[in-house]
Amino acid sequence: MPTAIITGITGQDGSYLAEFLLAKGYEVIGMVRRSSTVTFQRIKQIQDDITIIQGDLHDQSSLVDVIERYRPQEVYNLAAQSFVPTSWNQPVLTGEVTALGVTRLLEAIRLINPETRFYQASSSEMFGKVREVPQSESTPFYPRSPYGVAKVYAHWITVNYRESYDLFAVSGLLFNHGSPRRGLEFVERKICHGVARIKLGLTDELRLGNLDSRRDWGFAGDYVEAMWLMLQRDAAEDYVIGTGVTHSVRELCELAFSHVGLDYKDYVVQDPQFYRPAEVDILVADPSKAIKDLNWEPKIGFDGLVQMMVDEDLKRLALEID
Ligand code: NDP
Ligand code: GDR
Repeated sequence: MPTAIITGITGQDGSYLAEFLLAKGYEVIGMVRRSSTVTFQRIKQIQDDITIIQGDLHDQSSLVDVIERYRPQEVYNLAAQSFVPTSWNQPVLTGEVTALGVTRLLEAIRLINPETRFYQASSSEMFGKVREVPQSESTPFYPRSPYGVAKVYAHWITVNYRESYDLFAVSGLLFNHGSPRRGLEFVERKICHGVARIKLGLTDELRLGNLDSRRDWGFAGDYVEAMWLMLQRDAAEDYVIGTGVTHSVRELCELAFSHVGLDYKDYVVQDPQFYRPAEVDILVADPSKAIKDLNWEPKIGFDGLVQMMVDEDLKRLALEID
């Protein structure tokens, strides 16, 4: 039975990846940081099937301990300060966790168990002010936030450890992906959750920022399969993962509201507090390398994702107010 360690297992992607690996017969070890409150909502359904161990990307010795104790075949580094606006408020913390945390983990692997295969959760935010459309593995980076800058560092340190030490270390350049488990602060969940609250009469407005930015949104459950496929290859290479289709935040609003028979113009209020100091205007993936090498394709598109998220939030909220 292969062993995999997932950092960030309590996050959206960590929970889907853990379920995916369990179904493949892996022993799954989830590294979680200490908190005074329990953060296991997304993994409560599999808690008896996985092992939870404490560790923090800030703390080198905790990472050494995790690798030493389990000597995993695969490590998936999903942990990060992942919310872009927070990266302007907490740029140093974002750099410590999202950038330097990766070096700490790679060092632990290099020193203790260099046979371990390593996946780094890189991001389309690295393309930022895009140099070409669509974005592929060879598109130059131009990050627009401290988060994006930290992810560029994390990407290059992963490539560098592969080239310097011959580690099997890969970087997955994933475009936006949501799900009913997405954090409430990210725009697609904020909109779908807001639509459900409005439909149920719990509120009568939804405050958003820039409605014109465009993203390539997919379903998280599809994307964790791509992470695993990257680690099953003979050679370590980096891959862009996305749907190849882009939509504006406004289009997302139109679709989510119309799914429950409402018009977004009656409810959405633009609020300057949600605008960013520097924006990423358009992202759209060219996933052709992944389609060819990994035989990977997204199963759920934009419409299916948005409808699923609205329906799940309606169901959940209806139960809560019942
Ligand atoms: P989430 O924000 O849902 O999850 C982040 C995880 O990181 C949580 O488990 C969190 O733990 C953990 N974490 C944060 N800080 C630390 C730390 N110092 N030490 C250990 N763990 C920590 O992110 P997603 O699941 O959406 O994303 C997973 C990864 O993929 C992230 O690296 C993100 O930047 C990247 N990514 C995400 C994309 C997306 O669209 N979802 C697209 C491209 C990249 P806790 O529960 O305690 O907060
Ligand atoms: P992003 O996702 O920054 O792309 O990072 P987010 O959902 O936060 O923003 C997407 C776009 O929507 C616009 N927007 C708003 N965003 C938020 N959060 N809240 C609002 O009210 C709002 N109104 C408009 C933003 O300006 C932006 O243009 C996500 C994260 O998951 C990262 O960790 C990941 O690396 C990238 O996706 C790929």
